[in-house]
Amino acid sequence: MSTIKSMLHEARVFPPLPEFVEQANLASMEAYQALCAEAKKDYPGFWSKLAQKHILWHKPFTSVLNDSDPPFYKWFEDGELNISYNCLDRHLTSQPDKLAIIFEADDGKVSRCTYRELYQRVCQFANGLKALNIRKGDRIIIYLPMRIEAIIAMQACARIGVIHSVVFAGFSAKSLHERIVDAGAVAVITADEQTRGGKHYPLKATVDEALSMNGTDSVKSVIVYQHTGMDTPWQAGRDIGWHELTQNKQTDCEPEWINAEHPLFTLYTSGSTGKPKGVQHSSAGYLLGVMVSMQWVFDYKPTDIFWCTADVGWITGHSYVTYGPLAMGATQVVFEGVPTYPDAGRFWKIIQDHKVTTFYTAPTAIRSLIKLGVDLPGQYDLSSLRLLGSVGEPINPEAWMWYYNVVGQSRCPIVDTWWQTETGCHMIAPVPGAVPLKPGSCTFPLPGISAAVIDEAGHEVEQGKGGFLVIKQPFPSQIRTLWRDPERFKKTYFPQDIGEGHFYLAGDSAHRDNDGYFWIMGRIDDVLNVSGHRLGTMEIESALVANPLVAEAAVVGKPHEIKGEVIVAFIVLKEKCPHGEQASKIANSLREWVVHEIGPIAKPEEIRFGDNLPKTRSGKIMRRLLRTLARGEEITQDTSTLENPAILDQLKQPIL
Ligand code: 6R9
Repeated sequence: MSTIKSMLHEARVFPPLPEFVEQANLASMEAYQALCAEAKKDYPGFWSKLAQKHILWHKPFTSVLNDSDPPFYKWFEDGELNISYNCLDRHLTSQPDKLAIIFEADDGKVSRCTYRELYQRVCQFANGLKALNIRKGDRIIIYLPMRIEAIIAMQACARIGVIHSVVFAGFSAKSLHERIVDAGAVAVITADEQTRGGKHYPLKATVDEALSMNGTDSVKSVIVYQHTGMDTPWQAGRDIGWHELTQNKQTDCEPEWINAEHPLFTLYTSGSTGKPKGVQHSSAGYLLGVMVSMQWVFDYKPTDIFWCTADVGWITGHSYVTYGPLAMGATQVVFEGVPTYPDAGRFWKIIQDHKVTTFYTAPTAIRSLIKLGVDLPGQYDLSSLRLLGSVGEPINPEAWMWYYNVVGQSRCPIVDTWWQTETGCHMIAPVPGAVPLKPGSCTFPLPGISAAVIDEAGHEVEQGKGGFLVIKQPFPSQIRTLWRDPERFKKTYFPQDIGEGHFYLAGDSAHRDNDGYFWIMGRIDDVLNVSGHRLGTMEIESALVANPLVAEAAVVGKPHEIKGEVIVAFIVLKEKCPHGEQASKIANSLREWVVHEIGPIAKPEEIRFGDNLPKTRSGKIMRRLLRTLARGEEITQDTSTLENPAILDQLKQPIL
């Protein structure tokens, strides 16, 4: 493979500020490097020590890593524990009255739940599941709004050793059906409706539709949380109300002690081709990953008010809403709504009202909030903030600068966290008291994570050159297999033709700069090939977003007889979508802008404008669809996971 070219150079550096360093869990580059060195010297010993320190074991482990059958690695395999015990019971004597959750509903209503109350509600629900004859090893699909009940349902499953599979409540009946069948679920937990941005969406009706399709006989119970109280069709014998299930149930429930390798959950992630992949996680290794990253990356303190805006339908919501913060005993904000309702100040108001200290969100939210009000955060009191985080996509340097200066008031470090559903927790991210930040770089791997950038032969590429991002050694929180599909697991993540099947292949391209910093360049599938130069999407998009007119940008390749591929850029302006002559004028100026910022090789051949870009429901740009549009082909791909299908029509029109 010719390596992937890196063209954009970012020179700004932000060393940790003294006020932050003074209180940080890891407070110097030396402290960070010492941990890395410890992991290098005695890899199993390093993880073993952390697992003993952070996890409460029912039966201690004696084996740390079993790597006798790669890539099916086992961690702490003879240990026994319970994840819900580690998240709830452990706080009952030390801090039962501490707030676990501050819940803000879509309509602004706030409710609060202490660790004792959460424990009792989880136990009651777990007892309810047991009364339905649901047992350890069974699978349950959770299709719920982003409310306390979703966390209770997940924790209750963990308490009795049931494997949960959360399906984001925006997915269609077809997607839900596919996941129910693949999991062989015995029950579905849902609500009558969900409310987001003041609108109501039916959930129970969608479950009914999914269950009316073939192959769903395994489902014996549907548990329905009455959220809005609307009337829903009821199937006697199968459907049961949440209230009915939990009333008169005991508020204690002995946890099921499970093996460290028992699957805690599966979570489906869409592949670019074929059916969704059921990513299967372990119990102990996963928990350890989320706990150490809370400590290292979020610099967790017991006085924090933690807020991760992700829905529990995504891995980010699993790791940094349901499991990480609770295992640490944190107080966290859980928010049901959307950032723009009732207005674009909603996030900033929540931070102000609940005195949030740690705020974790996605670049897509940041970019859209910049578009809706560059100065809006300044109208709120954000002085409680001490740390900001980003996840889901590369954060463009200009969006980073705004987040840093306007939201964080040049006081809060930004942790740009690179990781995946498959890795379970942060992999490459700054340890904020130690590592100087560079806008747009996720900086360095966490201690014990052997990330590298390699070429096809498995050799590390020179600094400055792009290649495949891999993790060379197994780590505790990694994916164990794909549910019922070990062959696909091996082929997708440990392909023989790259590094002889020993490395975990992330599917992203990346490069390291002269200081060793990691820069994610985009998905491997999205790499462009212009006149023999392989270019990542990230840098061209970041150059476009750096233009003062541009709010969002996505670039894709379109076949070209001579150049191989040419670049087509899809642009959302901060002002409204331009037309006619004005559009061509702006398009021309943007093409010249890219030439100036990066060079002629990256100049978009064609530019199209729209009011928005097609995104998945977790906010990632769907370049796959844009590629089809750029080629002028009909869209045949499944668009049910698309947040805003209507905008595809608008983006069909070329300007030049
Ligand atoms: C946690 C999550 C994983 C893919 C990943 C990469 C992209 C996530 C990123 C990032 C650059 C970051 N990604 N975080 N790219 N910088 N900080 O998002 O999991 O939904 O499985 O997506 O998202 O492409 O491979 P998931």
